[in-house]
Amino acid sequence: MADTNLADQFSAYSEWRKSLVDSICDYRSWLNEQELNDAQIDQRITNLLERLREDKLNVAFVAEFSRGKSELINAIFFAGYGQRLLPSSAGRTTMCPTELLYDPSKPSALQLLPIETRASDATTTEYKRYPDEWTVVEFDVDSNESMVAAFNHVSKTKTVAVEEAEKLDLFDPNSSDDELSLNKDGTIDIPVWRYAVINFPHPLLEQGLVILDTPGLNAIGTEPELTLNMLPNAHAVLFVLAADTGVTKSEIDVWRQYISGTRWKQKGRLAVLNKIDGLWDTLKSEDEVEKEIAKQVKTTGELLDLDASHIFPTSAQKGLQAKVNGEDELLEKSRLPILEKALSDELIPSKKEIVRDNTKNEIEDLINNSKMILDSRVGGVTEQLEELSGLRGKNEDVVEHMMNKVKADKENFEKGLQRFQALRSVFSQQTNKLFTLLGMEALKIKVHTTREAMIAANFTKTMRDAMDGFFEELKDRLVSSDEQINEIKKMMDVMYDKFSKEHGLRKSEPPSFSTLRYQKELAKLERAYKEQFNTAFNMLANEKMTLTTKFFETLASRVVHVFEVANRDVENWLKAVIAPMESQVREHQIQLRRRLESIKRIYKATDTLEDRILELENIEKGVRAQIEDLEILHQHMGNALAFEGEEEEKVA
Ligand SMILES: Nc1nc2c(ncn2[C@@H]2O[C@H](COP(=O)(O)OP(=O)(O)OP(=O)(O)O)[C@@H](O)[C@H]2O)c(=O)[nH]1
Ligand SMILES: [Mg+2]
Repeated sequence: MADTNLADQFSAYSEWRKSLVDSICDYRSWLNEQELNDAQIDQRITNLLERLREDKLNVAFVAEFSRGKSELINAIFFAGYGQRLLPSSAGRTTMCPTELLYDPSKPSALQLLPIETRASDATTTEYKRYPDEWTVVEFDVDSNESMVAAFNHVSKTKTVAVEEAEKLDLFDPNSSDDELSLNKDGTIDIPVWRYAVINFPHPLLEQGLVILDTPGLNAIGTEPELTLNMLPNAHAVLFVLAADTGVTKSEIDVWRQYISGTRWKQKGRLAVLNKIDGLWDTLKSEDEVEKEIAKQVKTTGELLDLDASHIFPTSAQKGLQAKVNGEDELLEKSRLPILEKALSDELIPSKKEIVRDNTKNEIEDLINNSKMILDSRVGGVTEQLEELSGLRGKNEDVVEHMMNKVKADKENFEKGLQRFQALRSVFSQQTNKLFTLLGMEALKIKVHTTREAMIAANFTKTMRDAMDGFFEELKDRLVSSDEQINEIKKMMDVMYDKFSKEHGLRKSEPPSFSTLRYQKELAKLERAYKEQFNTAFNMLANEKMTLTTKFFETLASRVVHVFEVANRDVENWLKAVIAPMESQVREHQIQLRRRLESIKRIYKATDTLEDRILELENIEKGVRAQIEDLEILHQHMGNALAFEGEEEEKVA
């Protein structure tokens, strides 16, 4: 398969993730062997592993039609097949957004969503939940012909009456551009499919890469899903321009509105100046050609307000040809390798950083929890040992006295336990209060009422008010959630303090949590909505009501997603707050029972003191060995996390 820099970096990244997964699995098996695992810890490990395994990297290609997006995808990712995999030809070729990915649980096939689904308000993401709405075309991954034939479906069109196209929002009688696309007999050609997902086991896709190929620019405006969801969330967007056409006005508009966006989205946004082979000219010196390219890069940079270092002159066609035929000189001349390097540099290190940070925190937390249990076990055993050693040579009275003391400790602790139960119930009341603010139920109701208001609205102002109110309320909910979260944290701080003073439990500081991240996400969506609402409103003037509802559905589904993530994170946080106390309390209880048990046995002379001391010493050795094991496992995980980071530093 293509041995590109991107492929190498990507495999290194996947290897890194895999070694992390392995080290976490080792930790889990050890917990099981040592009987230190419980359902809650196991669930947390499962979530962590799932997140690592499912981790995806999204790369999107956007351009006016015929700039060479599909050719570029073929050249960067699929040259190893020795031919063009995605259809690429003059004129409009890719007719629907096409996602390339690998999901091993599904057969290698092309899934196609019929264009008629545009008549409903449901977004393509929602349709993904209903496989029977999609047409499936299977193919044989070992046969290039079979794959190429299947992939050709993405360029299928059909001829329909104008009314039909209007119904699907694909034709606007007031647009002169649309007027031009009519056939002589008044019919119009429209795409057969609304969306395509190609599932096949290409090595990079297997490792979690997801490639999005899009049709020419006008499709971008008609699927809000693309502008509100897929493009803002892509880890990299390649905006493809062609050296022979220069930058057009509509390209500048799309770049500004959907891709470069505001400053917060500049990362991973690259422009490609494709088809530089058109500038190669045997009558000009290499120097002259070079100057011509540099000039084009400069103008492009000025027009897009983008630094020249983010603009990549390339020839996708020659790059593909060079890779297929093994022509190294031509490959270099195509400058494709430079683009690939930039893509992987933009993509992988920042992605890795995020994954590393998230994983690191979770691992530290789990390890700390295990460590705390083991430490308190050692503490308990040492205490018992001291107690029993103190009994050497003492008479029955002293033993009895000691037994009474332990009994009193136990009773005292049981009172503490009652307090803990009371705390649990306050904790769950507080939690319920938090979820009435943050929970999905409340959100769904708000989405519903806003939707109704949008549908009933006759004026843009009413619509705008409904939308503003929507964001306003959700913001308030997040802010109030923070107050609730602080309450919970304060209460737990006090409890940890009390338990450590009164029962010698280890004082652990509950982690902090804030909804700021989700507030920021929400603000981003609100910004995107404000930036795009005007465009939607122009359509509305043309009675393109359906587009506005589609727009709202897409926005709402993004907001729902933000809240889903917030809910998941808050649930994890709540567990992290209460879990250490729960396991310590449980552990403490067991130890008190054991202490009492062993003194009782000595008192009744069923055990000799020395036997019991020996036994405890062995237990202590065992627990200390466990602590050492844990240290080693911790180190392994730390190494797995740091491995690539160290390499990066070397390169830098
Ligand atoms: N000379 C030259 N032609 C290219 C290059 N890249 C692509 N082409 C040609 O440009 C035409 C359009 O390429 P596509 O890959 O279909 O372009 P696209 O951006 O995917 O277009 P749509 O799918 O219609 O949106 C094809 O005939 C390609 O062979 C290049 O680097 N140099
Ligand atoms: Mg294409």
